[in-house]
Order: sequence, then C-alpha cells, then structure tokens
Amino acid sequence: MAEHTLQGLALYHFESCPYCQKVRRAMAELGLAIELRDTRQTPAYREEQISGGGKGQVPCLRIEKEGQVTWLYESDAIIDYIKAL
Ligand SMILES: N[C@@H](CCC(=O)N[C@@H](CS)C(=O)NCC(=O)O)C(=O)O
Repeated sequence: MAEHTLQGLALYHFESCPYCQKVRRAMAELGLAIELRDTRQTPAYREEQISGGGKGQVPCLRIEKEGQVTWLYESDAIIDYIKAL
C-alpha cells in the first residue's frame, strides 16, 4: 500500500511505550505516515504537549485542522481516528 504523509497530524510518543507501539503498528498496517514526536528524546515536545493538551500521557495525536488544534489521547481513540481518515 502507498504511504500517505498526513499534513496537520503529529503523534507524541516514545519508543518503549506499549500503547505507542500499538498505534505505530496500526499506522504501519494502514500505510499512513504521520510525523512522530518522541517526548523522551526531545523534552520540548513533552512540554508543548503538556501546555497544549494538558498532560504528558502518550500516545497523543495532535490534530491541526482549519487553524484549530485538538489533542487526542488514548491509543484506541487514536487508532479509530486514523482508521477513519
Ligand atoms: N489508556 C492509555 C494508557 C497510556 C499510558 O499509560 N501511557 C503511559 C506510557 S506507556 C504514560 O504516558 N504514562 C505517563 C502519564 O500518564 O502521564 C492509552 O491506551 O493510550
């Protein structure tokens, strides 16, 4: 399947988090390329997630659409969202 780079989406995650692994696996199975922001490797990503979304829990999908930003928490909700794209 062709990879589609999705504009306006960024997944806040870190490598060893099992919930993040589940989301990354779903992305791979769907053939979707979403920007990955590792909050452990880059503490500034964790800070922007907390300041924008309210907490540092990962995975979290930052969705920017028509100038509005939504922070989607919970791996199952993120997978449902990307399956519907
Ligand atoms: N129910 C959540 C669980 C996510 C979760 O527990 N993530 C851990 C890392 S594996 C975490 O971010 N813990 C720190 C926190 O909640 O601030 C999901 O399915 O996404």
